Amino acid sequence: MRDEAELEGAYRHLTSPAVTLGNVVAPHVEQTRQRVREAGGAYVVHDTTDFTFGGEAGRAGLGPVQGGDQGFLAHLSLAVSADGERMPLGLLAVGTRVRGEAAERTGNERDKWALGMAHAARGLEVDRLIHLADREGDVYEVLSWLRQGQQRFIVRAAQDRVVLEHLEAEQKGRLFTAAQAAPAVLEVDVQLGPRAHKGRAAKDVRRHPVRRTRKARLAYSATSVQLKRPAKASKELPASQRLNVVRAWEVQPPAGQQPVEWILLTSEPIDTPQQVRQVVEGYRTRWCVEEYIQAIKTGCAYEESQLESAHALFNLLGYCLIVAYALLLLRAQSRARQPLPAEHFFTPAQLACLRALSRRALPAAPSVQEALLACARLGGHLRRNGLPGWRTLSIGYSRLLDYEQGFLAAQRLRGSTSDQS
Ligand SMILES: [Mn+2]
Repeated sequence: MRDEAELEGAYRHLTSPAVTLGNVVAPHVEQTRQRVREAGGAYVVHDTTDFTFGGEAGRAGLGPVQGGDQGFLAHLSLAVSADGERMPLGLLAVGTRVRGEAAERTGNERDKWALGMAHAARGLEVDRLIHLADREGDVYEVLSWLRQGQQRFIVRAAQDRVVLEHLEAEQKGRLFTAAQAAPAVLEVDVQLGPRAHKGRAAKDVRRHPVRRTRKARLAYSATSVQLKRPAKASKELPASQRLNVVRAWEVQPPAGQQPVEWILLTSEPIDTPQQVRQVVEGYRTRWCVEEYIQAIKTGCAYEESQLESAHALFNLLGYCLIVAYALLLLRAQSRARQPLPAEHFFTPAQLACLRALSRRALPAAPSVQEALLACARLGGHLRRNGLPGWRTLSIGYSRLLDYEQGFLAAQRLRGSTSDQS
């Protein structure tokens, strides 16, 4: 906000009881559905994250989060194209939970995941979406809900469940044993992404240790199992259910590195090596939601907000979710095989500023990628550091916005002086 009136207006808007997170994101969600329909289908990636807020004073409506700070949990469902380009299509659902609330005490894992999945699937044909979830989504109730609704899904297995029968394994009885007994059907070289320490909670670093980017040779196998209902689960759920299982593992992990192993539960076919590969490639799309969360936290600096109530913070989250989608799209576009012309994202005045201020000459008709790199250079991005991160991009972009204002002001000034002459 550039002045007191704008700031006051923003406060009134965000604190108004008539404004809700659902209202704020509704038009964006509708556009996302439209993009999913146009794309003919999509992955929908679900994930949960903590948002934490500092300061001495308690803020109304927040609850405890990891490490004793105040905050809340958000469950996000992001649509991503399934055409191999992994283009973000937008947010399909968002839910918030404050620990310690009545709803939180009565709610359970099934509510959190199945509710998010049900919301995300609303208004879309059921066979067009493939739900993706990490190990947190491995809940028998959730798997049953997906199965009963004939939803398509890829969920990473967290629990070594009892299986009633399976096809290839000699040793019977456990999911992981069954998955590990299936022979490899193909091997693929993949680039594993880096995992930094910065910006991650200690428990996440313990679960997923810091890793440099590295090339890995993965083997894939597949089998089919009949999962048995856990003893603790409600008797209303099916006593067992048949699922396909795909396993991906690192063939020769480098010494001292934790080898990759994913065991994936899926509705998708596994009859050919290509189909098996499709399941793993699908699951690897999940990483887009981690990027999305980084775009909210680092790109939008959402957790630095000083707003004093959960209601206002939820409303602000609505805006951040949409801005973060734009940032994510911009970055994905910059990696696209056929990037769009820069005019799709930058105004003529912004391109003029980039052209004038960039030390490296900008081509006559730059692509989004070329303009984005020039923008990141304004934020201090160094070429040897690889693709620009959220921080250099957001610094570069906010500088660009200031330059644009100056550029337009200078144009107006010149216009008015030439009028006088
Ligand atoms: Mn997660």
